[in-house]
Amino acid sequence: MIQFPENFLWGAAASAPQTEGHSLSNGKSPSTWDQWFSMCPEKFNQGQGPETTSNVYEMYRQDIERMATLGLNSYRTSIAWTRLLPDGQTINQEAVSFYRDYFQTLKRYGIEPIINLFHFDMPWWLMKKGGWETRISVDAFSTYAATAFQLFGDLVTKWTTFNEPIVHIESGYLQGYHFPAIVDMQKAVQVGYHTLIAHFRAVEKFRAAGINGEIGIILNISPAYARSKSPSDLEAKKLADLISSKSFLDPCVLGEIPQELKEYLNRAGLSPVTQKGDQKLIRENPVDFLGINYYQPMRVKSPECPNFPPTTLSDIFESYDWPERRVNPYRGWEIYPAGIYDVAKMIKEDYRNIPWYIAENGMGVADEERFADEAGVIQDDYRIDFMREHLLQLHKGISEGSNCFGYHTWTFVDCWSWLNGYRNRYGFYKVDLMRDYQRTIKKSGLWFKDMIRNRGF
Ligand code: BGP
Repeated sequence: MIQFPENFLWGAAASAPQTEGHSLSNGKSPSTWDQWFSMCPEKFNQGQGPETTSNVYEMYRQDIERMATLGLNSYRTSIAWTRLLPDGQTINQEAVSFYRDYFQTLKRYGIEPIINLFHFDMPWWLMKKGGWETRISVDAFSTYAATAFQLFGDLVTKWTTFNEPIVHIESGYLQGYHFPAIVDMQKAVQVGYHTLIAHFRAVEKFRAAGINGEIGIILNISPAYARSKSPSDLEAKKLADLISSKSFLDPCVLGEIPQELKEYLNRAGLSPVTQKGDQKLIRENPVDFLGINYYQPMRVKSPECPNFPPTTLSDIFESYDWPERRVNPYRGWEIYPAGIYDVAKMIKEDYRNIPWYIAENGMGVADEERFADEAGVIQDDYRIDFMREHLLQLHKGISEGSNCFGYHTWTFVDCWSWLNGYRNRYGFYKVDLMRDYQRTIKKSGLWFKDMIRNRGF
């Protein structure tokens, strides 16, 4: 039997755009996702867009009761910027009532809300002005953050600024999965820099507002493992870690953008435009805690055709198939539980053992109805095995002193997954899109309930 500490946070994570629905009503303005879907619905799995998702806007109270039944003591979701401030300035009072009741209901059931501000959902009005490419976005985000702190600071004591900031940078400006779906290294770097500064400005606002609580950031950390010990593979690993992990980890926790990253960008002629005062801002506003999303490692090798200055990521490092890998075939992601232990060790050794928690971990599977028993309960033993294996490794990291305070799965009820629509399901509850979003517990939900009660397994 392994046991986790008392007061450990057990919960699940989600985001506003993937769960709420009502994405173009109730005073909300479109995000890039709403707009992109109206422009190119064919890009989305089975034409499933973000307009209804899992209808949490109407069903949050019942969902919270379900969370309480499973024994969750914490839950992370986000505020939709476009719902709270549809034009970036004017407060939507209906959104205020919605979020206040959402957060109050969580608290009433003993579930701590962890509230994130940005989960890939750039407002369309701001995107039209250039989104994160322009410095305007930094001011706009800090106005939004300050408004959220002021409106909900009495209810929320754990805040995060961004979920996986590296994803909207890479997916939007290098890989084509998020709007504007272009490949432009220079813009990607600038978008990354503005996102980073926007994070710091929000932290600064938080401190200035004197809110009773803590603020952090949620980063997806996929540790890089090199194909071989050859200098070129090791160099590829170093660059992969620098770009994908350290670019945010170092400034957010240690107060400095890695010198090696700055030098690399400088040599490549890709340094971002900065402003006076940025360095001080970065140095003086470390986060209180980290959320780490861990799904998979990166397996990297040196590029077949290295190119400098790089124009795409594969000019810098390439992925390769580790011969011993196990893969989740639905998502194509490697399953490597030991990676979570390596992350725990890294936070302890390289990031001053800052308090952190697993903010997302989970397994997306398609066509899960195949696994339903006569009562309609999906027998998702694969998901239970996945969690068990990852929790074992996390437990090992904690026993060796890593300061981890919780474990959240992705996700509570099945939700909408960007271009993948509802293809891969992750939830403890199945959502039936044909029957008014009816929720049905899966076997993994029952397993998680037992696990929470015993603080382990
Ligand atoms: C994380 C995101 C989530 C969620 C999850 C599962 O990267 O923070 O928003 O979507 O991954 O990934 P996907 O939905 O692409 O299968």
